[in-house]
Amino acid sequence: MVSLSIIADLKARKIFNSRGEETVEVEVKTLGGFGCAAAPSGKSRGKYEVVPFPEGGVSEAIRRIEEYVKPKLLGLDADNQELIDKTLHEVDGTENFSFIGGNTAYAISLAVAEASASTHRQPLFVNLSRVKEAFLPIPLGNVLGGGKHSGKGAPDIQEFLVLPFGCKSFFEAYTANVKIHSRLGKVLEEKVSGFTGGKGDEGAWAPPLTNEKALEFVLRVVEEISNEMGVKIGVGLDVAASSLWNPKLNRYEYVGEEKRRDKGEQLEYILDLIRRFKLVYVEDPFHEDDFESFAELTKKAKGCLVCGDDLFVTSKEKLSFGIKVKAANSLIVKPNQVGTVTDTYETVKLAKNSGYTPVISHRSGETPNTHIAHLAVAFGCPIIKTGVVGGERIAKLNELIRIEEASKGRIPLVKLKL
Ligand code: 2PG
Ligand code: MG
Repeated sequence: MVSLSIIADLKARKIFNSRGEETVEVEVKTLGGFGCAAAPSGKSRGKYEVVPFPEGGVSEAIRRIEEYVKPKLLGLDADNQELIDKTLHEVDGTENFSFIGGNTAYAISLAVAEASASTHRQPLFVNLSRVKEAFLPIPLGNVLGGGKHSGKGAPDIQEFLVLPFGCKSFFEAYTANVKIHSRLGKVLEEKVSGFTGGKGDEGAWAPPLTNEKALEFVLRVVEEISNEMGVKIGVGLDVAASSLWNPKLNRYEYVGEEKRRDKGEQLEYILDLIRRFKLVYVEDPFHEDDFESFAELTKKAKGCLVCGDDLFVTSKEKLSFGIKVKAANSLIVKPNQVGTVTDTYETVKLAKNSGYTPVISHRSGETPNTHIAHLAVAFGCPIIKTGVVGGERIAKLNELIRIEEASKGRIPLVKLKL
């Protein structure tokens, strides 16, 4: 009998992401199902990420899908994700997906995964599940931002994040983030002159503030909402330090604040922020080649998640090296940094086996797709990082609300001790 999960058709089109940039969307039909996925894109991209699109952009990617990828995938079994992803690597033939594009690989890989799930009439997180006991992730919400994601005048640090833990349900945790975002907007409007309610790429407020002032406002609102709701909420940062690093002068340049910090000063600065603002999470506090400073901070910042994003770029090889030198205790998982579902899972598996906390993450340029919500549950990632508001951000979080409801208590919110 012919299997219903055989790939019968594949089609790619050009659509736009949340920043209005072109991206690729792929549809996959099996004999008995259908899947569709579009690629997100980063702005503060790590230099070791796979290449998003070939030269010639999305149009060229679509041409190469038609000419090279489609003939190889038709007739393969969508249930065999590893074979699909291996085939994508073979067709591409490069180390960094520069021939078909990492974003192209992402859209195809996820569309196939969804088509397989649809063939079996199962939700994606069930069909892709790699865990014994599923749980829901805690939402790490971006409430205030600057850096490359915002306009001039906003803080130099890219993201000011909140992490509610000790909540009873995902719904309650997301509610905490929404309340913080909303209260913070009101407080900033009242207290910060020149703030007109502007937001950055991920829906985070982008007020004209220094990093420390921004942290003061966030911490104040977090404490208020934490008391009102009776839940614990921590504050975190994505410093996105590769964006601040000047490799010629070997220093971090905080242009807005007109401050320069060498490697040692940066370490002291971050440690000071962790202590003063009780930070529970710090992402990319150093640039993407400085494993040494990462390790130094991880040793000193007990009780804080030190997370590598540009440092690891979701790569198993990079992570292996990081584990060896004890660079961090957490990593960002962005499937389009490596291109495929299988590559992503391999990295998550290594992270979990090595005691690293995997944080699945959106990109600053997003689509309303909900795939990362499913991957979080399927792969057992205890944290999901997204914006708190905006259609393309709430799509992922509302999907987790639906998964929570449908599970009728069988998929609990993860218990995270910090
Ligand atoms: C990051 C991400 C998402 P980008 O640095 O963590 O917030 O940004 O997608 O621009 O790389
Ligand atoms: Mg980051």
